[in-house]
Order: sequence, then C-alpha cells, then structure tokens
Amino acid sequence: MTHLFIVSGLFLLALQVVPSATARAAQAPGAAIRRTTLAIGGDVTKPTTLTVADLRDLPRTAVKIDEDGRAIVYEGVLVGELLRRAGAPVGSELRANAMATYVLASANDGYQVVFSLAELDPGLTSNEIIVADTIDGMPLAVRQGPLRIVVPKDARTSRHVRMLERIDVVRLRK
Ligand SMILES: Nc1nc2c(c(=O)[nH]1)N[C@H]1C(S)=C(S)[C@@H](COP(=O)(O)O)O[C@H]1N2
Ligand SMILES: [Mo]
Repeated sequence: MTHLFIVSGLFLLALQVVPSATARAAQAPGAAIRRTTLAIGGDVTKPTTLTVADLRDLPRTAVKIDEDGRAIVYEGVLVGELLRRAGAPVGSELRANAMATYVLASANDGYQVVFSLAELDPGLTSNEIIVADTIDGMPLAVRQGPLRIVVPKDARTSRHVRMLERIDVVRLRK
C-alpha cells in the first residue's frame, strides 16, 4: 500500500516536473535568439519592418573598410535605399524644408546614433552607409549583428551601430 502511494506520488510529481521542464527546454533556445527584425519608422509614408531574410533580397552594396590595417568587406543594403522604400524624402524630394531631417539609429542595447538624412542619400553624397548583414561573406557575430550600420568614410567605428533594431526618421520642418 505504502509502495503504491510512493509510486503514484512520484508519478504525480513527474507529471508536474516533466511538462514544465519540457516547456523550459523549448523556451530557452528561443529566448537566446535575439529579435532579427529592423523597423523603419518615424516621418515616413510607408513604415516597415524588415527581416534579415528581406534584406538579402534587396539591392546589395559591398563596402571595404580598414580595421587595424586589415581590409574587411561588409555587405548589406544602403540605408538610403531602405529609407527611399519606406517613403522618406530622399532623391529629388530631399530639398528645402526636408533638409532639416535627421535619422536616429537604435540598437538592442539602447545605443543610439544620429545621422543627417542628407548624408544617407546616395542622390546627394557618395557615402555608402549600409545596414550590413555579412562580414567577409559570413553572418555577423552575436554581439555585432545580426545587423550593423557601417560608415566606410568615418575615421572611427563609433557610428557603426551593432545589434541594430530601429531606424527612425525625424523631420523637423514639414
Ligand atoms: N549597439 C552598440 N553599437 C555600438 C556601440 C555600443 O555601445 N552599442 N559602441 C560603438 C563604439 S563607441 C565603437 S568604438 C564600436 C566598437 O565596435 P567593435 O566592438 O566592433 O570594435 O561600436 C560602436 N557601436
Ligand atoms: Mo568607441
């Protein structure tokens, strides 16, 4: 009789423990995977959220930068191209009041960097500022990516926003 109690007690315990352990195991890998989307919003006509896979299908730009004497190739999509698709005032629309527009890039760890819209517009400058998803042909490492802004002409990497999550357009004069 006691034996039966112990066995059924263990069974009930197992019923409680096993599903929660299974649920935890199923959750753990998901929790470790960071959100892999890039939201583009603010003063744009077509706010969008892109996945890393979406970026692979857009027109690609490769840039070469020198890191401690070593040439590194980052590849991705021009920020200006992303902004154009989201309906930011670039190209022929980037004039007059639209010139007082800035772009805020925000990362997963709270880091934020400001660009002027003008310096991101390929129609206005020859800067090739990109949202990179590969480095030397490989996906970016966990603390670097999956998406990182790369500013080839900057002398330091302070604006190379790692773990990029959002790009917001802020137009000061409408
Ligand atoms: N998300 C995020 N990106 C960031 C930073 C940060 O703190 N958080 N620091 C910036 C600064 S100040 C530098 S110098 C570079 C360092 O990049 P590295 O770790 O690849 O050398 O990342 C830039 N991008
Ligand atoms: Mo830095």
